[in-house]
Amino acid sequence: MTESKTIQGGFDGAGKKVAIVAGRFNSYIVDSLVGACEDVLLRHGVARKDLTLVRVPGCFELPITAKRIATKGNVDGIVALGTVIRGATPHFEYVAGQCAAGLAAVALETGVPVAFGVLTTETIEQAVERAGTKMGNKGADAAQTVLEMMSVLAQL
Ligand code: INI
Repeated sequence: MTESKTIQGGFDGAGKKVAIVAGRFNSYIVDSLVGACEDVLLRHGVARKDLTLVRVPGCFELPITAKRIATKGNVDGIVALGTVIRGATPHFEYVAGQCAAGLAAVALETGVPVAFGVLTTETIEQAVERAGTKMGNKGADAAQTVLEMMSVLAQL
């Protein structure tokens, strides 16, 4: 019987260069995601000089910004952070849909892992719950994801 080999990621950020791209829209929520994301990355060994925060108007602008950063070739991973809250019009679908599809395309086209830390919620309350209250903090979760994916992809 052959022994199977398992490849899996660790969470060591030492020596890794990471960019956070964050939308300003719903900044009250997004700033909590950014703070938690930076905190997790720094506590896992990412050096402050290797961590860059790029602010953009809203989630619709996250993919083009992530693509520019990824194609410049000097980051190991990207975390995209934002918050889209459903309103009375179909705007939500366009912004959230294009954002998610665009970020996935950036990761696939460039090979740079892009963690999806974008809240898509029905209400402000649901967003607050996911930005440092009873449902945790999705910015922290996204930071862990990028650490794990940088590690996995480096081994493949
Ligand atoms: N941007 C967001 O990040 N979240 C939202 O909830 C949102 N809504 O609801 O409109 C939003 N809109 C702005 C959008 O991301 C662009 O910045 C804008 O359309 C200009 O391109």
